[in-house]
Amino acid sequence: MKRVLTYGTYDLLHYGHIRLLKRAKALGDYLIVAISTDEFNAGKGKKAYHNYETRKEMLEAVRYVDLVIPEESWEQKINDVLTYKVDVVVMGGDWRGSDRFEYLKDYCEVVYLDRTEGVSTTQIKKELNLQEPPGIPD
Ligand code: C2G
Repeated sequence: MKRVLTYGTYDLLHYGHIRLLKRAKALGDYLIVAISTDEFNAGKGKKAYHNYETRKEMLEAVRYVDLVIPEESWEQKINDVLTYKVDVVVMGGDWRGSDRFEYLKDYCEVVYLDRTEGVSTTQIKKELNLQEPPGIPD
């Protein structure tokens, strides 16, 4: 049983997230996703549109995901790897080489997968905030 672990906020779930989860699952047999709690996000100056419970519920409905756990701090990752007997930590390419993940190579494999271009939660929020296109004047 090869266990894979990944971290993220997963707000406004979109196909970039899904493609990451699909490829992460393909690296093993069991995929654990640690999603940022609202408190952890607040500490990063981030506020997700959906709260933790909603983001957890949505991820649990994704066929590639076997378990969702809370990400409450930057420091919990070694404990997560040991507790869940993780073989591979997977992150999107924006984290490639990051101090936040490289040190985990002493405990497990760390794999960075290319991000899906053209979609992000930030972009979706921005575009949805645009005013409706002006109608044709009467
Ligand atoms: N992702 C992707 N393609 C996109 C958008 C996101 O592959 N177009 C990936 C990210 O690289 C990340 C995962 O999907 O691996 C979740 O993305 P976010 O929710 O934005 O996660 P992030 O804010 O990077 O949180 O401790 C680390 C943090 O929790 C990571």
